[in-house]
Amino acid sequence: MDLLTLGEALICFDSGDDTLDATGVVRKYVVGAESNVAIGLARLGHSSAYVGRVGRDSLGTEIARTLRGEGVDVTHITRHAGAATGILLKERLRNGRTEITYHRAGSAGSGLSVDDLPADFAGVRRLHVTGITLHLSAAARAAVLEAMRRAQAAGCRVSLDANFRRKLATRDELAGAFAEAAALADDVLLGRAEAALCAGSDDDAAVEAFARGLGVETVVVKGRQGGARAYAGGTVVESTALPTTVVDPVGAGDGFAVGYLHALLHGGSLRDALEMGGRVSAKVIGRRGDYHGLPFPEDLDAHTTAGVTR
Ligand code: KDG
Repeated sequence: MDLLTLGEALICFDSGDDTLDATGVVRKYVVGAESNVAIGLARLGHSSAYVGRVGRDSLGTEIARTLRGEGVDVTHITRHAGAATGILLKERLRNGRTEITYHRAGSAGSGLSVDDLPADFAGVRRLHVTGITLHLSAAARAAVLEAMRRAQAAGCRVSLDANFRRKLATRDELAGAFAEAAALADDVLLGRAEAALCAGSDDDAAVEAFARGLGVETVVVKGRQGGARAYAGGTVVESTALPTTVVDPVGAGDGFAVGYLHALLHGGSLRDALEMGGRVSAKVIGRRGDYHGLPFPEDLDAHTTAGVTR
């Protein structure tokens, strides 16, 4: 298995360019940072598996079927009768901002626990986790940390995407849980604002000191439009921003993680990984939806470094 990931997938009700109160027309689709990454890698030809809980309801059925249809291994998705599948509402406010509202407290997905994990991580090349799941419940946080420990014990490389969600936790809680999880990761991905939150300053020197101080093998700080700077050992590797058309920015970070992991799974360099991260991210934000813009091999331009288009 190239990738194993775990988290909470939800069903999104999206009112597009309008507010939910003003329209009767909504799009409904599966969302979830980790499920997006599982789908993205499957689309690019990797074997990927997803661990999570859904309710024994129609929305849970839709999540399991969508992931299966995208080629993700859903053996470790379980259905639970006692709790509903979580919901995310997405609307465009009158001031132009995109507003996200969760209905996930007590959901089936937030009950993810250590019991849901595969006992053995042998044969898994990559585990990918995000900061979202660290704040769903105590059981979900324990599951993420235990998965990271089991992966490390099995020699599987571990990536952690910060994915701070201010609706789930305070700044201190986000930074604290992230630092605890980062200690178990080989690669850490975080946005510039997330790095600044942890560093206590948006100053370049403070962000760099924070990134290096994490003691993680590779720390990637993502800037605007897919550009990124990685701190790995004593070296710094940078990729430049790409000209992109933003139709829907949600899912940009998951797209970056997909490209980054895709390149590394193909034996690409850190520079290849940053560049591919930016390219996949650009594809995602060029389409409305969470995972809809994730590319298939034919959607990536033929020219690329290290032959990692496939
Ligand atoms: O990364 C995109 C996510 O924001 C979206 O899929 C929903 O996982 C999600 C969350 O918890 O915010």
